[in-house]
Amino acid sequence: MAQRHRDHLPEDFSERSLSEDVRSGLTSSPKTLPPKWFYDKVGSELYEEITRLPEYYPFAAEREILMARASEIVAAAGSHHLIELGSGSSEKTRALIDAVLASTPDGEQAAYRAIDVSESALRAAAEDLALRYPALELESVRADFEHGLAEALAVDEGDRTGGRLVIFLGGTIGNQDPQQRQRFLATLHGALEPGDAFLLGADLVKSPDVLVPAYDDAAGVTAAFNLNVLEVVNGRLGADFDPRDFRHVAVWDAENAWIEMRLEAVRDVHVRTADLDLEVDFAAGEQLRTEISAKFTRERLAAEFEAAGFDAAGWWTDDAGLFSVSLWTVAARALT
Ligand code: AVJ
Repeated sequence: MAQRHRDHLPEDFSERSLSEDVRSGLTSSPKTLPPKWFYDKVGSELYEEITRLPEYYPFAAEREILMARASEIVAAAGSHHLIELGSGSSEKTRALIDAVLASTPDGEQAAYRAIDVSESALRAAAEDLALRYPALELESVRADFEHGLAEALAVDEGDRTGGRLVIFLGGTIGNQDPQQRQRFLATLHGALEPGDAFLLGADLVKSPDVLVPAYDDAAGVTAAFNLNVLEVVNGRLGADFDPRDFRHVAVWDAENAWIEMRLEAVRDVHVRTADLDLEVDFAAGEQLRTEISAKFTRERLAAEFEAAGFDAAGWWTDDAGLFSVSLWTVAARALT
């Protein structure tokens, strides 16, 4: 089946946005770094390891839902054109692709478009999917959906066969703060048309006794994952962070309903980032925020989606009620 690849990012996109993020993050107060820089080769491997930890329930819980409910979800969405945001390895998506292929009427073409910033992840996933699914039309788009979402979602009119199902799995929406999320939902709603649907994987609020260990595991894998972002900045921008100067911290912020991961300086630290000609000091005990991972309730998600113009069209959880997969549709726009 035909395969197409589009690239919406300039060659030096990643270098430039990392530089901007590091400069603004390390000079702001409190200091921050966005979580997207965790995922170099080592970081992606550490994240894979996290998904196999006994404490890290979101991965297994979401997979349980998708395995059990894929045909129901695809039937509710009524679409055979899947578009995945932040597709990564596309591994869990296979349950949905199976359901799409099984329900695509004769004479219609099932399609899957992967959107990701990582060229290597897109290529590996496309190769794997092409072998597994000869009947599926595959497209990959390299884009940063925080910036180029509307362009990445655009479809050639000639290609349109029914509604699209845009999927965003893994609980990654939790990495956005409420303002970023509101902007994301507004852009998404603007890019979708009546008949399209959006499928979201979102982690749910629960006891800190379960939440905190999921982000501070006994084996120290999440600590290594968090500290690795310093190596990313060292390797790519010539900084001289010594990871031994920092310790991993995970806290549950009940008011904001999110987990915050931080790196805390264990002594006074001076860091020079050669490529940015930037010198930064950390006082002992000072914390650098590296990730928020927001947790939701059904009511809160419904309120945010409805405010953005979506209608609730489906809600599924794992048996233990830890994680959610929800479906949202775009109502026909009122004639004014
Ligand atoms: C891949 C973004 C969903 O927020 O739970 C895992 C990343 N961070 N452990 C999450 C992560 C710490 C993960 N997401």
